[in-house]
Order: sequence, then structure tokens, then C-alpha cells
Amino acid sequence: MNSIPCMIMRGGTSKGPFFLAEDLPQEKAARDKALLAIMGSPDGRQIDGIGGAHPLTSKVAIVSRSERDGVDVDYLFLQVTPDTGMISDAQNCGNMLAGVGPFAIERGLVRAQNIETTVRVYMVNSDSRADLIVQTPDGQVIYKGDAHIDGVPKSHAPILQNYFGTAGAQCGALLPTGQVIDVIDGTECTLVDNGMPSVLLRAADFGLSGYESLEDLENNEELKVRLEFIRLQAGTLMNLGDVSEKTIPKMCLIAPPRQGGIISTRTFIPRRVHQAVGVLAAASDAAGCMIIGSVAEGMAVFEDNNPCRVNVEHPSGALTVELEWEGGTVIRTALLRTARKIMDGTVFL
Ligand code: NQM
Repeated sequence: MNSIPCMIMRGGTSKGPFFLAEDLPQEKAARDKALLAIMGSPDGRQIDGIGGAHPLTSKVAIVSRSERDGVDVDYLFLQVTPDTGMISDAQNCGNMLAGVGPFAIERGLVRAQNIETTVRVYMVNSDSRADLIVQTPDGQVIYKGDAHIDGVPKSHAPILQNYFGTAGAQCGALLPTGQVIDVIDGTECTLVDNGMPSVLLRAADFGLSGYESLEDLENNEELKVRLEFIRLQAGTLMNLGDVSEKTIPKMCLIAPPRQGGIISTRTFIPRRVHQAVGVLAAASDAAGCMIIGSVAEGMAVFEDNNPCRVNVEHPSGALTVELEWEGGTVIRTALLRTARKIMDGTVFL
């Protein structure tokens, strides 16, 4: 196999190649070898491939027709760590998910309806479901539109995401340890999983304001060491096992909101700082902040509505999340994203 059909898409605030599963080598070792060649890893610059030299632009989506009842396509997300070449399926990605709807329609896996098309997705990484509503006037996917998401210049066609069964999808429960607060290395944390295992920490507990620039945080080696120490223990407590080679849980420093949101965030994913916030990470952070007694108590600002719509503030704006609660857990999470087809063609190994 020397070349593979590939569509490069921006999904939300992430970007990467989208493949049909049938176009890739079927055996995992051969598939990963091909993906490393395509992305240009291991190499921090990914100079010999199409990876974007940052975890947010070194992502791969693999899509196939689903054999599950009531589902159109299966979506497997792979995170390629640029410098090490580690390929991990341990986490899901709600940003790349935005591209899965248009891609499935463009590749003929789902027939477009007039005006809009619902694509029902099984997310392999988190063993859960999402429905994507894609704009398809005249039975064609459109990417142009007037929906804006922070972290992406200009406006595009909206893609609505409705997630089901995200609470505890990877850790077994919304609060994996059964506690609202755990103390790790003397630091209070709220460990939460509403689709993305996340560790909520008060920025103030690290001597930070929580509004630092990405550069300041990326250059704070002492902070990174402390966060990684906490993360490794949190991973075990969250039923994720040894997370030293995994990109979960995410580490989220929180501070009081400054733009009318529920909370202000700075997220380590887990070693680089997110330029915005992950989609499912925001869903987890918002859920954690709404739980009485969490580390966000006295800091988080939200109304007691159900469903409840809140803005999670991040370094490039805010991400709106709608959460529906039942019996103390989240039963539906809804978000707005956009996506754009950037290139469709053949990638060479
Ligand atoms: O949380 C980055 C992203 C993500 C993940 C990361 C994501 C999500 O922004 O659903 O989308 O946390 O590694 O693409």
C-alpha cells in the first residue's frame, strides 16, 4: 500500500485526516505504521507528513458503516503524539467528531436529506452515541454558513451534536471515585467523566490566577511536573489504569468566570495547553462544576435549570454546553460545532 484516499478536515477547533476504515490496512500494527508515515511522526515538527506539529492538529478519524441497530457509522478517533509517535485510542474527540457527519455523507455512507441530515454515530473510543445534524440543502453538504465557534476564524455551517451516555463512558461513573472531592498530593481535585476523563483543580491552589497565557503555562516546568504527578494518580483512581502512555485524564485549572460563563478554564491535554478547550472536556468540566461540593463550589456561576445551558470560558473565548440531568447524572449533552472540508485526495506513504 503506497497511497490511501484521505480527506483533510477541520473538525471544531481540531484538524486532521479522515479515512474510511476499509481504505486503511486492516491489521493494527500495519495501520499504525501507515498513519505514522502519513502524519510524519515521530518528529515534533512532523515535517515529513501532514500532521500539524501540535496535538490539536495531529488527529486521525477512521469511519466505517455501522452494523449496530439505529446507528449509521462507527467513528474511531486516534491521537498521534507528534514527537513520540505514540498512537492512542484511549480518548474520544468531540471536535473531530464534527467532521464525521459531513465525511460520512460525502463518502456515501449516509444519504443526504433535504435541508438537514442526521448522522447517527457510534463512538468506538467511549462506547457511546452521538447524533450530528448536518446542513444539507438540496441534498448536498454545505460548509458555508453563519455559525461561529470561538477558536475558529470566520463563520461556517452549524453542526449540532447531541451526545448520549457520555456520563461515565470511560471511567464507569460521572464521579468515578464516588466522591465529589479527592485529595491527591495534598491538592483537592474533582475527578469527573462526562465523555472525557477530567481532573478539575483550582488554579489558586497552584499559586496561579487561572487566566495566564498559554505561553506562561507551557513554560512553567514546575507546574507541569506537579500536574503530571497528580495525573498519574488520578488515572488509577479513575479506573483508567496506568495513564503514563495515555492522553487522559485531561488536567483542567479552574478560576472564577470573567465573561458571564460558568467557569474559566486552562486545560493541559495533558502535556500541552489547549488553545481553547476540548468539546467533551468542556462537557465534563461543566458537569463537574455543577455538582454540589466540587472544587468549583463558590466559584462556578450557573442557573439551576434542567436542561441547563452554560458557557465554559477558555483561552480563546467560550464553548456553550447544554446538559440534561436525571437522577444525579447527565443523560444528554448538546453542543454546537462547525467543520470544513479542506482537501480530498490521495495521501502517500
Ligand atoms: O474533548 C483535545 C480537541 C480535544 C479533545 C484534547 C476534544 C474533546 O479539542 O472532545 O475535542 O483534549 O486532546 O480536539
